[in-house]
Amino acid sequence: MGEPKKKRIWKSLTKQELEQMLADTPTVFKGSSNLFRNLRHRGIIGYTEYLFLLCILTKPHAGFKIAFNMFDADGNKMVDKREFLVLEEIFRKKKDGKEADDGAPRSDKLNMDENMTDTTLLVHFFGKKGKAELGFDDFYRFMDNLQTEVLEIEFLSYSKGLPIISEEDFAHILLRFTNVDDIAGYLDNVRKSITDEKGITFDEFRSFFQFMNNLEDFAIAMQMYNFANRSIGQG
Ligand SMILES: [Ca+2]
Repeated sequence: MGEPKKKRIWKSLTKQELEQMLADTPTVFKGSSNLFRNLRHRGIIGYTEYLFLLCILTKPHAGFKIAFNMFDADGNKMVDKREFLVLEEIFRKKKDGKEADDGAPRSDKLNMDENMTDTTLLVHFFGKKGKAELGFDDFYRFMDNLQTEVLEIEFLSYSKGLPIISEEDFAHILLRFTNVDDIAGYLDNVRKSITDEKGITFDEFRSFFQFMNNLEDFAIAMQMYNFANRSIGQG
C-alpha cells in the first residue's frame, strides 16, 4: 500500500541499452539478498515474472521443492530455460480461467517463445546464451534471498540505520495488513502493554514472517492438538 510513492516516468530503452543491461546481469552464482537493490533500474522483468516473484514472497521454504519439481518437467533435477518458460503458460491459463488449449500447434508456441526478449531474470538464471541450467540449491538460494531482500527493505525503512525497530514500528507494519482504519487505539495498547521496550532485531523480524508463511501448517498442528485435547506451552 502507498507504494510506489513516486511514479516512475515511462522510459524507452534502445536495443543497445537493453543489451548492455542484460550483459551486466550477474549470474545466479553471484546471487545475494542485494540482487535487486544492486540492479536498481538496470534490469527488466516481464509481467509473468513479476507475478512469479510476488508468489515467492509468501511461500514457505517447504514449498520451494514443490515449485522446483513443477518446473523440472523431465525430472533430471535441473531446470532449463524451456522448462522455466512454462511459467508464461501457467499464468496465461490462470488469466483465461480455463485450460486454454487454443488449438495452435505446439511448434507455433515454441517459435513465439524463441522470439521473446530475454529478461534480467532469464539471463540471471540461464546465462546470456540461455544454455545454463538451474539446480535446486541455486533455485532455493534465489528464493530465500528474494524473501530476505524484501524483508530487509521493509525493516530498514523503519530502523533508519539502527539494528532494531521499535515494538510500535512493528505494530505499524502488522496493521498495514489489516483493514483497520483507526489504528490509534491499537498503538495505544502496544504502548501501554510494553513498558520495557527491547526492540525487534532483523532476525526476529524475518523469523516472524517465515512463521507467517507457514501459517497453514501451524493451523493444522494446532487442530491436531485440539482434537487430542492437549494443551500447548511455550517450550
Ligand atoms: Ca529438467
